[in-house]
Amino acid sequence: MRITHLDAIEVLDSRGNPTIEAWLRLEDGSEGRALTPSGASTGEHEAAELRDGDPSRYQGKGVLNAVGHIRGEIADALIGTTPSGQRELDNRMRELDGTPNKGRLGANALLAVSIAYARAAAQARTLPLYQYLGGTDADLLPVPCLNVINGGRHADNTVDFQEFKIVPHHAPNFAEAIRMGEEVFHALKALLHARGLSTGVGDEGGFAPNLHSNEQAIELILEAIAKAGYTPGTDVSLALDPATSEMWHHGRYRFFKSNQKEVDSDAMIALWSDWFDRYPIVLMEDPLSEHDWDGWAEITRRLGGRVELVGDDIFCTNPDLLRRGIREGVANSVLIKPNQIGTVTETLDCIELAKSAGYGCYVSHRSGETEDTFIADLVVGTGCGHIKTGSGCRGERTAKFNRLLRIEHELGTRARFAGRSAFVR
Ligand code: 2PG
Ligand code: MG
Repeated sequence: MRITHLDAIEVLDSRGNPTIEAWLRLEDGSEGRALTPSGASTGEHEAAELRDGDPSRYQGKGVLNAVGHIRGEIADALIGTTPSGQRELDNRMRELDGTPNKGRLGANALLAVSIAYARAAAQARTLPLYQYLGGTDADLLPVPCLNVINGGRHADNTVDFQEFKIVPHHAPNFAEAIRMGEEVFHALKALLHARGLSTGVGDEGGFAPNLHSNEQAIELILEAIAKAGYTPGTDVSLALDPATSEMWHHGRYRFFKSNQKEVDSDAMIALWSDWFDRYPIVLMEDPLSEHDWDGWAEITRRLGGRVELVGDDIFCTNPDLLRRGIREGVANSVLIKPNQIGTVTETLDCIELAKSAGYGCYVSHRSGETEDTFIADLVVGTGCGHIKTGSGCRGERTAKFNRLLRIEHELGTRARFAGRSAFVR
């Protein structure tokens, strides 16, 4: 199908920063739109997000240059052509960019076009997006992991670790899992309020109170799970993303908010081992820094049989980095964030590589999000079985839950819910 139209504008993300919306049309009139998200605690090897750097607009964060690349070079290269499919389209854009990290045209520009094309191509084939991405057998709904307490770089509070998540895995279907998650979220709000703690929310919609320790966040969540009528560990478990690359300081880990003393890699592993003994944690993302490959291999050897250990910053959804991880026994799962790599095709390649090595794939939003729901279709299409897309509130987060509720409804009796077995050990 020939591409007849491609356009883009500068729009806003959930933090009020500029981002890109691209719009693409095919010769039969099929259309797709897409918006790109943006991270705060980014991995060093992520594909490059192009920002204008012009201090007179949006504190340098404008994306007019990237938008200009879509309207100019990319449109010139694509309009009038007939790509054989997603891979050919994405390869053409990569070649046009010509850099290893997509820094010339911008990964934010490439991803917006890549997803817009996926939507248009799905429409042209009268397929829902998740089936275009994963085939007509795609039927697995993910366990939603709700980030109910925010800390680290995502909140202005005293909590060092970035994400404390609830995992409502003991549910018959996705809709019931969301109900359980929301009930715990609201129970937690009441609990915080009763203790005189702040119920204001951070970037991903989780609460961001000042607490006297990182462990207090866990204790509060366990209490909220019980208060909502569920049993921790049986009905609802825990997942964490301490985002420890942000703590890395000259080869050690610095508790930059609570000001406890710095520790080395071994002490971090001992801390996590102790937490795994005491709390019902099923998944831990970035337990160690992206610079600590040896520590990562060690924690995987020692604790990988107990908990899903997900590499975010260390892999950056990059098949080459993941290949190194598989070789060196690092992690047993990979975080999947399309904008870390910059095209739909490479995102799918990373998932396929992970699956072929027996690694889990945990699909993820960014802390700066939009109303775009691509990752909801991606997680169903690829059957990855679990997703993190924020807490129980904020429209850009619930938009993904709502898309998943619609997909589950559409699949009807064909829909399956991933449940506890989605978590790798
Ligand atoms: C993470 C993410 C998303 P950011 O660290 O996993 O939750 O944060 O988008 O800021 O990188
Ligand atoms: Mg992370």
